Amino acid sequence: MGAALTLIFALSQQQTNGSLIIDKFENFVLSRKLTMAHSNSNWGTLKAPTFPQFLTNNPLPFGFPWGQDTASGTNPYTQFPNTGVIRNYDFIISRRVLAPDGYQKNVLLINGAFPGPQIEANWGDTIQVTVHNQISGPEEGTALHWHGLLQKGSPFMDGVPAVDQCPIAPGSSFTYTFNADLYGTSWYHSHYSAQYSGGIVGSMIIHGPSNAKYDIDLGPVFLSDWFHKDYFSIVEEVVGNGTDSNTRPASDNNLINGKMNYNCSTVAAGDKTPCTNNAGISQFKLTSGKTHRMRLINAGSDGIQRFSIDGHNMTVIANDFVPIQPYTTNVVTLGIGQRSDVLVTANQGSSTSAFWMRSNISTPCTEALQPNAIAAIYYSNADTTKAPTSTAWNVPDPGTCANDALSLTTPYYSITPPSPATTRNLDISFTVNSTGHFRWQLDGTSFRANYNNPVLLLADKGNFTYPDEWNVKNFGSNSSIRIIVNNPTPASHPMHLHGHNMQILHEGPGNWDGVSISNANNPQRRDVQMVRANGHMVMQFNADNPGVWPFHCHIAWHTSGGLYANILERPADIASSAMSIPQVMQQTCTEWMKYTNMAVVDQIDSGV
Ligand SMILES: *[C@@H]1O[C@H](CO)[C@@H](O)[C@H](O)[C@H]1NC(C)=O
Ligand SMILES: *[C@@H]1O[C@H](CO)[C@@H](O)[C@H](O)[C@H]1NC(C)=O
Ligand SMILES: *[C@@H]1O[C@H](CO)[C@@H](O)[C@H](O)[C@H]1NC(C)=O
Ligand SMILES: *[C@@H]1O[C@H](CO)[C@@H](O)[C@H](O)[C@H]1NC(C)=O
Ligand SMILES: *[C@@H]1O[C@H](CO)[C@@H](O)[C@H](O)[C@H]1NC(C)=O
Ligand SMILES: *[C@@H]1O[C@H](CO)[C@@H](O)[C@H](O)[C@H]1NC(C)=O
Ligand SMILES: *[C@@H]1O[C@H](CO)[C@@H](O)[C@H](O)[C@H]1NC(C)=O
Ligand SMILES: [Cu+2]
Repeated sequence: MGAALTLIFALSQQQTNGSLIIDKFENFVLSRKLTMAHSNSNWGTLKAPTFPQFLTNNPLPFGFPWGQDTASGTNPYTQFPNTGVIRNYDFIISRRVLAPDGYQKNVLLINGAFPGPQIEANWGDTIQVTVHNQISGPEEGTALHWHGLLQKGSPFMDGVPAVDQCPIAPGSSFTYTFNADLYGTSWYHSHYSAQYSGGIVGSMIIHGPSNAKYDIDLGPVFLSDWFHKDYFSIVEEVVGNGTDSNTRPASDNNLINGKMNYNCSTVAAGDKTPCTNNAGISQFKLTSGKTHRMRLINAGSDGIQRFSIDGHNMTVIANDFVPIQPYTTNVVTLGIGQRSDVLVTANQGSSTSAFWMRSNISTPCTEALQPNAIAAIYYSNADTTKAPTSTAWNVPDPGTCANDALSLTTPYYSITPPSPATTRNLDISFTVNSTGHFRWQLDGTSFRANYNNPVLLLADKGNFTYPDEWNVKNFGSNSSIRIIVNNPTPASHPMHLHGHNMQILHEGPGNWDGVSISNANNPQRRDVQMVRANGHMVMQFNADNPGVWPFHCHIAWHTSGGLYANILERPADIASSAMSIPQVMQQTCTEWMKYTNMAVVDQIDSGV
């Protein structure tokens, strides 16, 4: 860790995390009255805001807008408030040069910042985001997904190209409008190819009823593995054949809130890319004696993160968008896409104490050249120019590539799963196709999207007959669906379902035995669950949300490789007059068609 322990900050905040003043588009931005009050790029600095940070022109409505609803007494899947408040955001996506860890690279950013602007709302607000695709050199389509939200009644706003919409064409804009229908911590990201690995990520905080007391909300703590190659060349390797193929690319570094140091002497000989040692690490301020909420988000591409804070226990109060019965631990494991909200009390040593925050990529599970991220935590009167000297917890990586035990997690609002109306296996496998390309498969099929034909828009026209490679699983009118995922492969997979919180009935080594269920009366619910290598996961959900819902591995390179299926839920409630899909969705296809008539789209991967 030598280099990492110094507190020299060799690069400016603008060089590592970008700036929200977007020179080229400034007039454009101002003409749209873009308010950047909380979409700062102070990530990882002592100037980072605490939350709530609502825009002054759109304040918190009186009192608790969620009224009498509570975390223990209100079923969030059947009841959510409607505050009538609209939270507006304007996102400009463009290509930039950035050096989050000192190694300079081309990235794709929203409003010039990495991580992107903060979205913040109350439970029951409407979030409206206008996305301007200004990606050039080369141009790319895009589409943004609001991870973990249910999109009940608005499945077309889920932001998956080829499923809900056509990609937003270069030069075009599109406005997403959706409800903040769950509360807690999440993120948004591009769902176009592996584009989010290039930098299009940001966090969402949705305030709601509380299940634990704390004093200060420190907001998001992004944990992300970082690759120095641009995402498109990694995808080329992942889906390549012969000598171009590398199905297990190794990350170069691991970042906390978009920062970490890098040892430039380890850059490959011949690589002339500008690289600066000691770019700078993230710093956090804790108020002595107070309890702080940290919103951990694994926003990376591949790696499982094991998060800890020297000398401190953490109280886990939520996993994904699900408040849980608080429990205490010194390490939290997060697969890609997963979140945990933790409480940390600044009660160790004195008011001048300082400690390391650590997040380690689990190297038995993921290839990582520099797996260990650190950030500095300072109590109220600590000297912020000095590096902490604390010692790490001795918590050896069990190497199971699994989440922390299901038995630790009890949802605060209890739901007992019904006996399922239908059960089916969606098992994971891989194949090498006839041209020598490695492909992941879910239920025997490797997914490939058709950007010009969104499945949901076809379903709305009553068309339920699709090419095999769209991997659509039609569950008809079944009221509840149980899915068994056996994974007889040597890789672990964070499986994500859109439109629902899955009830996680079981996970473990080998195939499911067909009987065992963890916490049968009130199993863990979340929207991403790790399926361990050579293991299984069983999940169930109620079919209360008609739509076409992606169920996929959230490892960017595996999704690109086809580890993806579409779950068609209650088709009769989508077709024709049953669901009214706004004309703007079809408009994305008109614009995409116009664009592709003049440009060739190089879709080398699954497309999502
Ligand atoms: C940086 O990497 C070089 C080459 O591997 C190594 O010799 C050196 O000790 C490293 N420096 C630090 C500070 O870790
Ligand atoms: C952490 O929690 C454990 C178990 O609850 C407890 O024994 C220990 O004293 C706690 N340590 C600190 C530093 O709070
Ligand atoms: C993270 O890595 C450090 C350095 O190798 C180690 O001391 C620490 O125990 C690890 N922590 C976790 C949670 O794995
Ligand atoms: C690699 O794939 C291409 C088509 O994508 C094919 O033309 C070529 O023969 C393949 N090479 C090998 C070594 O399989
Ligand atoms: C094999 O997969 C690659 C990568 O997705 C694809 O480009 C190629 O067309 C596939 N080959 C065949 C024969 O389908
Ligand atoms: C349904 O859509 C698919 C994919 O576009 C198309 O091939 C098929 O012909 C359509 N079926 C009908 C009945 O329109
Ligand atoms: C229930 O789902 C199964 C697939 O698991 C499907 O074959 C069946 O038709 C569905 N039943 C109804 C009533 O839609
Ligand atoms: Cu995977």
